[in-house]
Amino acid sequence: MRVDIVSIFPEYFAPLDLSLIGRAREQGLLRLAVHDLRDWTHDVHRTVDDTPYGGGPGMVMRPEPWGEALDALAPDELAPDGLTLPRLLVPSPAGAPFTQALAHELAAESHLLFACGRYEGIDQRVLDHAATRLKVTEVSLGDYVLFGGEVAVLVILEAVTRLLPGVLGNAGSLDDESHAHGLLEAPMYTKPASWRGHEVPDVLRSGDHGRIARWRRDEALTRTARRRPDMIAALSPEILDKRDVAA
Ligand code: 6GU
Repeated sequence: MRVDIVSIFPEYFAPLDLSLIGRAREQGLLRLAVHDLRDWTHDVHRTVDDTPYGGGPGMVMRPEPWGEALDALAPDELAPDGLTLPRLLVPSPAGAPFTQALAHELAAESHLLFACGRYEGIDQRVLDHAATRLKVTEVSLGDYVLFGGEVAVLVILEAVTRLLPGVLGNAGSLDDESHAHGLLEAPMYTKPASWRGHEVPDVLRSGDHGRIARWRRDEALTRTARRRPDMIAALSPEILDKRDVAA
């Protein structure tokens, strides 16, 4: 997968050299480039923002640098190396919720382009114009406000990269995890069996794989019911077995 990020703070993305994302890059599973929006300005102050039409507090990102950045990174005349047009992702508290389902959808794309807004956001015409030739998705991490899209891109890229083939050593770990089946994950334990007066549940040391699976399923259900009643309400009845319903 190819990923381009445009931001006025390219330094935010230093952590993408580290850990499993860094390794995915070294292995060529992820081809990532970070671009400074100010490289597409032409005035001495490298201006990217201006006051909002209609008034109000804060500043809005001007359309011209964004237009040039998107022209450069998603050209109409595609380069001869067979690149397809990227999907444009715009982090915004006004976007659609970022979910594991969207992470899977993005992991299936060949090229993502992230446009990081700051201040009160990017002039709407940038997105409207881009949408005439690209798939554009505004995406939100949740119901709170960040200074800008940079941290959101780190979150989204981490969720997407770990779904790319070859990135996770043990693909089985994608299976049980929270959100994979619409439930939160059961609690996990490792050695020692007793620690500071707290014991590992006996069932997990019983060696009875049927009982262990049933216990984990019950814990996942009760945890989800307590913490995320919205997720229980959204479960399709077919995925509940008879013993789930009894519990
Ligand atoms: Cl994706 N961006 C910004 N700026 N604020 C947010 C957000 C994104 N998600 C929640 N708050």
